[in-house]
Amino acid sequence: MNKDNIEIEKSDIKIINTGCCHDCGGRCTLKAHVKDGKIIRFETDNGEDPQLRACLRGRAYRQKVYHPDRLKYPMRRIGERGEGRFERISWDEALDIVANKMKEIKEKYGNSSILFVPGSGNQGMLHGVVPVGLMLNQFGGYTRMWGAPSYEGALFASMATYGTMMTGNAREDLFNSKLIIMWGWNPANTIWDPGTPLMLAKGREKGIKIINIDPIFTDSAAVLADQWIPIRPGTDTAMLIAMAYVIITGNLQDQNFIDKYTVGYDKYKAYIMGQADGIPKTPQWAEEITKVPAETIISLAKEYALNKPAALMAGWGPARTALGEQYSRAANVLCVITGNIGIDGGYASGFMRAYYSRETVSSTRKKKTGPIKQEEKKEVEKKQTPRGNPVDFRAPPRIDALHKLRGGTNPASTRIHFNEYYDAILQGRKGGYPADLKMAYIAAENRLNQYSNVNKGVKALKSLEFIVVHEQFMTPTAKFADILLPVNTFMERNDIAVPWLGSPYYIYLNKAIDSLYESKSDLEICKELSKKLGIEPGLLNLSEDQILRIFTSPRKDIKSYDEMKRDGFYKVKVDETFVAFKEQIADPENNPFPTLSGKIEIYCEHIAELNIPNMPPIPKYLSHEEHYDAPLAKKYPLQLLTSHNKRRTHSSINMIPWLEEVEPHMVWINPVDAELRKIEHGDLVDIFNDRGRVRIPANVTERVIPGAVVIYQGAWYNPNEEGVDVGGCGNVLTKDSRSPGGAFPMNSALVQVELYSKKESEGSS
Ligand SMILES: Nc1nc2c(c(=O)[nH]1)N[C@H]1C(S)=C(S)[C@@H](COP(=O)(O)OP(=O)(O)OC[C@H]3O[C@@H](n4cnc5c(=O)[nH]c(N)nc54)[C@H](O)[C@@H]3O)O[C@H]1N2
Ligand SMILES: Nc1nc2c(c(=O)[nH]1)N[C@H]1C(S)=C(S)[C@@H](COP(=O)(O)OP(=O)(O)OC[C@H]3O[C@@H](n4cnc5c(=O)[nH]c(N)nc54)[C@H](O)[C@@H]3O)O[C@H]1N2
Ligand code: SF4
Ligand SMILES: [Mo]
Repeated sequence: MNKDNIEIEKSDIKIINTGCCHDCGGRCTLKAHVKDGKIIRFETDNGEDPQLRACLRGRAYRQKVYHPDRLKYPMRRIGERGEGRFERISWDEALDIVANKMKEIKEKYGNSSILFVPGSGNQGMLHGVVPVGLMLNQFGGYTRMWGAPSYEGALFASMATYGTMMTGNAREDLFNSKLIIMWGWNPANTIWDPGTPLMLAKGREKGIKIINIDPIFTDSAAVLADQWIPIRPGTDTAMLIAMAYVIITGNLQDQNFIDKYTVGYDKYKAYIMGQADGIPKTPQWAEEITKVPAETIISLAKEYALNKPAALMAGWGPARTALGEQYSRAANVLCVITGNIGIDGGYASGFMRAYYSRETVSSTRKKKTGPIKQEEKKEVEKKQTPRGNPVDFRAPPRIDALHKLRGGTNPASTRIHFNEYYDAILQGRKGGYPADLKMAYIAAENRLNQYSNVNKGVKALKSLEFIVVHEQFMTPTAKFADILLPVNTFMERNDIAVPWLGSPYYIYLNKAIDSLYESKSDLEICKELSKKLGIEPGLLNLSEDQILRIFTSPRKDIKSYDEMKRDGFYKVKVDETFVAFKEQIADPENNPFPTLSGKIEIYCEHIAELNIPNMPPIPKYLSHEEHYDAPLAKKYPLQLLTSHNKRRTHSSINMIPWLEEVEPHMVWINPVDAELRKIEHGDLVDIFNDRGRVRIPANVTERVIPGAVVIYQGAWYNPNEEGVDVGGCGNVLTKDSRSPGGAFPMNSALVQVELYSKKESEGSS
């Protein structure tokens, strides 16, 4: 090709500043190179630090946009639910069916029979679940979920200890730490705001020591850490408590801090010393439980206490367990007794977000301190009108909602926990649930795949009268729809993404190409459906630009909407590095903590009042039904982890061939466990328990500790005729329950593994 041709070719290409807004810990820039209405490549932020640089998943997104399996037109189910047989119908017909069915169900059973199942597929302000929620509110409301699978355990612990979710320091503050402990935290893969992995790498180059604690030798352990401490899954609370033992018995605690800012230290100390149960929580005690040598526990405890300021980054993976909030509480308390709160380079652990200023999260700014008076209680309950869902309106709070009065999320008693809704569908009011559910409105969510106990989910979804799904692909969930509506992608509409953890920037996703096939945005669908439902479309009637301007207008940190739209991003200038609780520490008289006592609660009176089993007012190490030492472990001796990996964002991009190459889907198993079962690398194996059976190849690797196996979350459930999932969805095996504090037990399932067939026999028989 000669030079002139290249010039001509270049001038044919339009570069659109847009972005990726997956629910993956990032929100990043993409520059789409568009030729003849088609995206031919992506570039990303190559500018100054901090870059908003897209990762492998975002840069492979083109293979999702142009994937041959994209849903192309509206469809009506003609086979059994789950079978995947559909016929093409027109938009008009599809929306007529949905509208008529919704009206009929509302008339017959009332709005609470409509379950809205919102998912994380799109993280923009405008599309995905947002218009569906607005539409359903106008329609008279719906039954809503509570509980975030991401962090419910950590959130509970944060509210119990500090009375707020706003516990994180700005990411840059990590440079002020002497020691960073990445506890069950793998930002090399999970990102936690785009700059984080690079920042950790640079911090280490500067001499900051980084220690990682995880049953898996993750990419973060490999590339960001100086030391990896493998631990038995679900036992972290014991290790944290034993570290507190070392610190307290060695008189290394920050007693001034404890005396001035906390309540309940003595009760925690009594537990640690074994005053009531006769068991001092020594490193030797913890070694038995955690498999971490006592010596390692002692030296880590001393290192943490003596190298102030130190940042204990307690990730959400270990909190996604059967009693997850105990781990998060124990981590918080360790930060507290060493006085690592409210100081540069410290970290409160807590909710683990990385705010850059108090103003960034308005809902967590509310300060309420001191004992709550009866009138105040009533006042708060009256105000509970969460975003205008009439079914929630003025419903009394859930009785177990610790944070119901203090700015936390999900308080209404009309709500059903996300991981309990199969039971709720199957049992309804008779089973003690707040509603008899008849229809599900599912948007941006691969529900069946992403929540526990898929086989029960199949039964539950089959029992509903009507299911409508907005999707881009024929996911395992979409196969259960009665009406399936094709949705466009990030590239086919305008939207704005707010960073996942509150870092100082915004992404403007400019539309790069027209919607492919007959797909529409969720906004367009809801606008048209509103008309057929005979409801006032309100905001939905406005243009994308008009709505985005309305949504961003309260955000005073966006100085220029137009600049943001032009560039595809907006980096906010920040003068000061935000450190959570700085005011509370500097001037406690005028800035009490937003807890009942006004202090940090090592002992939480509010929890004591609730008096719920397995929810002690101080953090405690407790066993449970699917723990390594439970009777069930005799039958199912391996602990299953279902962590987040680099090739996927949940189940959203499971179909991208480039990413499949990055990490083929296999169950990770240690050579010790593999050998016992005569399993070699690449053999096809069954992973099973009483809830189901999964069949995928084995990755025999020392990167996971003996006794644990890993099926990374997000692979698509694909049952064969015998009901064995050959797609490899970990949730076939996880339990559909929750901890008392709301944590999801996705890393607390006991399983067995057995050889199904040798690798060599593949294709030869
Ligand atoms: N690539 C990618 N990134 C993502 C996502 C994604 O799907 N893909 N999802 C995003 C979302 S929505 C979320 S909520 C976050 C989730 O972020 P995290 O919850 O932090 O991610 P996980 O990988 O589940 O868990 C982190 C680490 O905890 C470890 N772990 C699990 N159980 C235990 C335990 O008992 N003890 C210890 N010490 N460690 C344990 C896991 O092995 C893993 O390495 O990630 C976000 N980032
Ligand atoms: N075992 C196990 N399970 C887990 C986890 C775990 O660690 N272990 N992690 C949990 C966590 S933290 C989370 S956040 C959840 C996430 O679970 P989900 O919220 O269900 O996320 P995805 O699986 O990515 O499904 C999103 C779907 O939305 C579709 N989609 C994308 N964009 C749009 C759009 O604009 N509109 C519409 N209508 N659809 C769109 C995608 O194609 C995809 O099918 O998974 C949870 N599940
Ligand atoms: S997948 Fe996440 S980290 Fe990767 S480019 Fe997209 S938003 Fe950024
Ligand atoms: Mo999540």
